[in-house]
Amino acid sequence: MISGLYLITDDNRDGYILTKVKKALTGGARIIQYRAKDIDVNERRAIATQLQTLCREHQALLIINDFPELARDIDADGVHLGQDDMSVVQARQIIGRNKLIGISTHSVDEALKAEAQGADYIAFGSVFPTSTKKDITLVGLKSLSMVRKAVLIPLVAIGGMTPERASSAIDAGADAIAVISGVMADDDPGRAAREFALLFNRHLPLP
Ligand code: 3NM
Repeated sequence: MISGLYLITDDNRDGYILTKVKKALTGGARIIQYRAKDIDVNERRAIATQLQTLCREHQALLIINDFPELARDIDADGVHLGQDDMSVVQARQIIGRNKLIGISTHSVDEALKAEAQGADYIAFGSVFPTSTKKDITLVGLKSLSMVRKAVLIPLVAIGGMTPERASSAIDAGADAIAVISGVMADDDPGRAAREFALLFNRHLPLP
């Protein structure tokens, strides 16, 4: 289920990716997306395999960015695609019917198209300014609520998330909050993850 804190890994320049992800999982991250664009294929596979073990220990989902073959080979829970990557149909052929396919979207049109093509969830952003990714489209909270009204599949809000901004994105209808620097660049990724994760408890039904 796509809900809660959706942590995306950073570029692992410090080499602490596994330590930080483990802390974030303990803090309450529910989904981990492994995003490793410019590294050696064997190293990517080795880290993905270790992330898979960590995610299983914490009953969290593991999504692989960009590489459906890798997702299939390590039995990850799904793959995440950008607008310029292969189609949902092609990715589905590789990873199979029971896995998740997510797509990055930046407008209501892209969101509707992703849903029509069979995506299991969409990410929508950048909701707030961010320096983590170049060439973003700044979409804002208003378009986030428009997308919420337009599609039925789970909606992940991304871009520049702090706990306060995440709270307003949840109010605008996001099912999950995707975060890179807000957790991975924090001195205490476990505490940072917990702050995001706790936001979702507000919406739990009362006993
Ligand atoms: N995709 P941070 S924004 C990976 O808008 C990514 O599609 C975006 O990093 C999009 O949490 C983004 O540090 C970067 O702002 C998110």
